[in-house]
Amino acid sequence: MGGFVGILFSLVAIIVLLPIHSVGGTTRSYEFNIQLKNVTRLCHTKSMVTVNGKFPGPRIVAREGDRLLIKVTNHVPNNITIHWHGIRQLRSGWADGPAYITQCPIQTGQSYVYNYTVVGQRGTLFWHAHISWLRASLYGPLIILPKLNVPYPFTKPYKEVPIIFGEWFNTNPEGIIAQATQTGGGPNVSDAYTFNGLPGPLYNCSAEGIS
Ligand SMILES: *[C@@H]1O[C@H](CO)[C@@H](O)[C@H](O)[C@H]1NC(C)=O
Ligand SMILES: *[C@@H]1O[C@H](CO)[C@@H](O)[C@H](O)[C@H]1NC(C)=O
Ligand SMILES: *[C@@H]1O[C@H](CO)[C@@H](O)[C@H](O)[C@H]1NC(C)=O
Ligand SMILES: *[C@@H]1O[C@H](CO)[C@@H](O)[C@H](O)[C@H]1NC(C)=O
Ligand SMILES: *[C@@H]1O[C@H](CO)[C@@H](O)[C@H](O)[C@H]1NC(C)=O
Ligand SMILES: [Cu+2]
Repeated sequence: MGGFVGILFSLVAIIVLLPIHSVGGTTRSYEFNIQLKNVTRLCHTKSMVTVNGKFPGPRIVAREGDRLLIKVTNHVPNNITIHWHGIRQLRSGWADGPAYITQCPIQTGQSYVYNYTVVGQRGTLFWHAHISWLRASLYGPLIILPKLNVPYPFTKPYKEVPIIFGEWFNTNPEGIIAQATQTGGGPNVSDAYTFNGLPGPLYNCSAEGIS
């Protein structure tokens, strides 16, 4: 095939292929302000390290192929890092989050922008603190939807509700750290298991925090 027809075919090919290559995802920006918040569960109120005063923390929603820019600003005395649990960091290892492994912690009054693209992954993951035992209270869902117009590989659900399992400790983070240090292992047994930060009805004061 030569001459004009060849050029025409090339142009058609370019026009057809262009969108495939240029459809990068969109960029989604989030602001995570690490701040203290008094939270009550199981009849105990304690000051907790939170993101934007929420427990569990805010929901991150992205589509496969999107870039996430999450600006984390630390307003608490603790050093902080955030790990995007299960996200494959491809050429963005410095956005992974483990303190002293891929980054120095974000110190009080400082900010850090986590910048990464979600590639080849779909589903519900979660993010959490990755320094000391702050992950006990500093966590939230990270939802990756399929690309636009790409269906789920199963029947579309009637309703979608992310559920994050967690644990509640009546003690503060320092108490959790002390327990872990004392045993040389993980933290001591928690006081309740939680769904989205709430203990079930078998615990006393379980209705607290429902609003
Ligand atoms: C938490 O409660 C204590 C005691 O009432 C109070 O001094 C403190 O300012 C509160 N902290 C926040 C972040 O609201
Ligand atoms: C916070 O991180 C800095 C830098 O790694 C370190 O020098 C400092 O001791 C840490 N502070 C606390 C309270 O862990
Ligand atoms: C995020 O990373 C990409 C790829 O390295 C870079 O082009 C972009 O400038 C970064 N954005 C910010 C806000 O850091
Ligand atoms: C850890 O839990 C056990 C069992 O409830 C208890 O006996 C022990 O005193 C706890 N340790 C700390 C440091 O709280
Ligand atoms: C609830 O409170 C009652 C009365 O204080 C106590 O006997 C019981 O053990 C508590 N239950 C739980 C699950 O903490
Ligand atoms: Cu993790």
